[in-house]
Amino acid sequence: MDRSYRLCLIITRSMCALQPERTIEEAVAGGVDMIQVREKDCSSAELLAWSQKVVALGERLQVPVIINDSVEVAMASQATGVHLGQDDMSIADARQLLGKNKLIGLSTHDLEQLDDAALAGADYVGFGPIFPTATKGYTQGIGVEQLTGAVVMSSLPMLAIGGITVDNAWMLPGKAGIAVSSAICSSQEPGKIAHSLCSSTLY
Ligand code: TZP
Ligand code: MG
Repeated sequence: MDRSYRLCLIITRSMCALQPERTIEEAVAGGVDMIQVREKDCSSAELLAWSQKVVALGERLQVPVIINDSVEVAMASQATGVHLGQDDMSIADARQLLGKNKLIGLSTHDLEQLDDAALAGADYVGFGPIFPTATKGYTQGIGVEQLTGAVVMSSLPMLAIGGITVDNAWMLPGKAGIAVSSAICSSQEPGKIAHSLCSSTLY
């Protein structure tokens, strides 16, 4: 990845207060500079159809679109890349399929996984959950101190994730970007929330 991203919107349609496309448009106008499509409860055909729509919207708005979990759907939708979890396909296998020009992100939860991500050739990492979050059922976060250690230790572009809101984003170290789902998806004013999150961390 030749640049770092500041604010990634993880879009899940069922969480959106507004029409999902409108949430994306307003969030990008407010400062979101990466979209991740995350749908846990739909068929691969439906995921592909939705991803193709978001990729087209991303092209129009000039923001990269990443697909959560599915390398296959990332390829078929011509997305910018894929975001993988620790239990998904390995980075090496995903790289083999996607080639060097696609972005591959990896979720990491501690410093050891962060080291492994760099060795495996991830383009960026998610690091968290920083705070508790109902979105993924985490009742505890790993905290801002861990994140601060992670940004000092790792040279990979990093997105802090998990329970981040306009009320707590100020605590995050500015070197990390932010990835949010509920804070923006559930808002009637996604642009305002995105703008506020972007202005929260210093960099
Ligand atoms: N991975 C770690 S926490 C999380 C994911 C996908 C959920 C992020 O959603 P929210 O609503 O911003 O806490
Ligand atoms: Mg996953």
